[in-house]
Amino acid sequence: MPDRISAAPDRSTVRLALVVGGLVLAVLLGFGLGRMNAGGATSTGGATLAADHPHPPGTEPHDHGSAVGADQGAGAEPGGLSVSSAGYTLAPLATEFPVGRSEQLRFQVRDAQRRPVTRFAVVHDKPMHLVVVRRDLTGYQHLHPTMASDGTWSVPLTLAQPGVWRAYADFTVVADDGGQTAVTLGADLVAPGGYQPRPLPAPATSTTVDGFTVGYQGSPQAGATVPLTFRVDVAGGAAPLERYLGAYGHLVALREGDLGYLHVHPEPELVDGQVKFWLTTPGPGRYRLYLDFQVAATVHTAEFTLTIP
Ligand SMILES: [Cu+2]
Repeated sequence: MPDRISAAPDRSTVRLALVVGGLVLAVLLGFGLGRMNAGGATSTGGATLAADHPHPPGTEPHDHGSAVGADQGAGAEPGGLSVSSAGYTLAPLATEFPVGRSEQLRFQVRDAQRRPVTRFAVVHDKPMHLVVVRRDLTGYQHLHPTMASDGTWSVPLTLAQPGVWRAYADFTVVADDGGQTAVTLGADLVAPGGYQPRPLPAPATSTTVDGFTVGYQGSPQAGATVPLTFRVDVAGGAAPLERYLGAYGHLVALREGDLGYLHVHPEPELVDGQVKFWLTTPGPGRYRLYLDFQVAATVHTAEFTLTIP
């Protein structure tokens, strides 16, 4: 969606705009009525949003975190690179945190008129997904802030090691007309101190975390959307995965270099006991994958480095 451009049009332009606007409104109203008559089911702007881009075979329409308009074509651009996109701005109230101590992270999402946004759609069970990671891609956290009535979100946050950290707010705004806009915005946070960056671990398709062995199959390709299926094993066989955030897993992929936040499309059900996602990578490079999964009411995160040649 292009940003609104302010200009000073002459009267004839304004008159033409009003006529065209009226026609567009009439078409939209007609469409809305037709849909109501045909369907009967309650339909929100989310359905419109989900239908406006193609999905890989076998996936359900859904909302997901990405800059609006970035999902056209296979080589979708990553989100989270900007504090401002699609008319919305991420505004942290403070960005400096003491190392290793829990402090409230507070922020607002503001609209083009700088008003705090207060209407968000619930996507993957939550109205706001907040991912925080240090710039060397360590220390990944996936948090769910709560919103006060004035639109201020807050969540306790501990930055365990010094350095610059990236915070991603992944959300869907509901406009006054019911239209929905999915956006991922990013801002830097800082924990002052001696920063000792860690090198990205070597690429692997299997890892262990908290006693689980997690592996995936799939061949990500630059500019394409491909399936990735994850298998979680514990001593004696497949781990009894539980639903978390409306599915059996939640996957975030970040690009090394600019920390671009990638599209990952989850399948709501297990496929042959495995958790299946559709990953769209914009181009060659190294990426870090973070898979959240839940067993016995506890969420674990498995991490993988992925190289796309
Ligand atoms: Cu989340």
